[in-house]
Amino acid sequence: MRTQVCIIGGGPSGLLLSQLLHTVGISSIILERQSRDHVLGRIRAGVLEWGTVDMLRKAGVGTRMNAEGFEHTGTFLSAKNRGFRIDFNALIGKKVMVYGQTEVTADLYAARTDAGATLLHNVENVTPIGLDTDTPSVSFDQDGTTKTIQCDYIAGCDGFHGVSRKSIPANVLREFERVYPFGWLGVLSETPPVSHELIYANHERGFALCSMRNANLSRYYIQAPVTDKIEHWSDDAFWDELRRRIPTDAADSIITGPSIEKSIAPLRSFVAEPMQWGRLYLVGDAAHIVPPTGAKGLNLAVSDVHYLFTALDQHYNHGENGGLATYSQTALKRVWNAIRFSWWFTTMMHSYPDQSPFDQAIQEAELSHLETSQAAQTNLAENYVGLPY
Ligand code: RFL
Ligand code: PHB
Repeated sequence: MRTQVCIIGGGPSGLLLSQLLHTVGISSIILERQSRDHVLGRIRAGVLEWGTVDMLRKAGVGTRMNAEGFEHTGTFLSAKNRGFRIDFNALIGKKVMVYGQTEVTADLYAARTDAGATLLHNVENVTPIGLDTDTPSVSFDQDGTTKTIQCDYIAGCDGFHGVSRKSIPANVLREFERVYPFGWLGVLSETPPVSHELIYANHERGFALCSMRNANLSRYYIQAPVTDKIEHWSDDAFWDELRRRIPTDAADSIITGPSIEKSIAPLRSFVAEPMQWGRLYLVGDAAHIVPPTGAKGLNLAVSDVHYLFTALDQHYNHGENGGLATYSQTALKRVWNAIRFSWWFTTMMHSYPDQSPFDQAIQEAELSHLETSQAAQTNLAENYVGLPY
């Protein structure tokens, strides 16, 4: 088999890159370790920056998002069970779109399938070969046979646990990491969202977040020890703990119901440098991880796709190689901004294991400053809606 760009990983990064390349006549093959149902069963991101919205529209997959997504012009922050609003529109004239990653991925799969893309699922032992040569390839096992794809470039879109990043020699790769001493316990429930916009709550018992997917599907999170087991959290225990942490008016009006999904996610900040080695280009979670507090993970993956897509289009269709040469540098600049923002927002909102009354009071002072200072609000708004590409 031969293609121009071999894409490892059929998550949102790999699918979007493949779809965009298709719109400018560049061929690609996607290799995905899991089944399509498995990929579509993941419940992850909920908030899209406007840059992400524009990219999905450009890729021709915006129809359902335009009809079913919710435009949010602000968000609520809360401290000591009292909320206040940050008005993105009034501050900087921007907004975000609430539309789930599960839906984004489904829309991308539909578009790729309609276009007759080669999308290979359940592949094993994917191995990038000859990355430092002009003739790279990728081998993999499928149905008991080993196959090879010859290509010009390899896009490593295979997430944090993928094979791509590990293919960069150890003496080249530099990794930066912070693991946070807590996780997020998330619940999905078929209930109307408690608020028309998200609520990010600081509380001395720990962080909480009220989010949503649609008018009858809510997504809630509470900070919990990463060592906790789901079995130890009954639905009732979850709702009781959530109510303790969010604004009183929300706690009084929340409609609860059975959870249809419950999981605990660890929180981590991670960056791998460089994001390119030879013919391999890392994209999305393969190169970086942010804690979910800033809602940046999927959005960063999309900005990486933007830079790589633009560079490949320049190369194949305009004979220019500048974008490919500077991809890592360009992408990392935006990555580090999002890493900083997500770290800051996480640090301000969560309770740390050794949190003293002083530490708690400092967080509350910072939130109080945010409630009253337009400068502080503008800083948060600019980063939350997404820095320009
Ligand atoms: P993915 O989604 O991990 O996809 C990688 C794909 O590669 C496959 N794969 C392999 N395929 C072949 N060979 C191998 N050796 C392979 N190894 C792995 C995997 O099966 C998978 O299908 O990475 P991608 O495409 O870079 O996308 C990144 C996003 O998924 C991620 O950043 C976001 O979900 C993060 N995130 C959020 N991001 C936001 O922008 N806004 C949010 O509100 C938000 N909320 C969240 C989140 C992530 C969460 N969790 C659980 C991690 C909330 C949560 C709880
Ligand atoms: C979500 O709806 O899953 C969500 C929203 C905002 C975040 C993280 C997750 O910051």
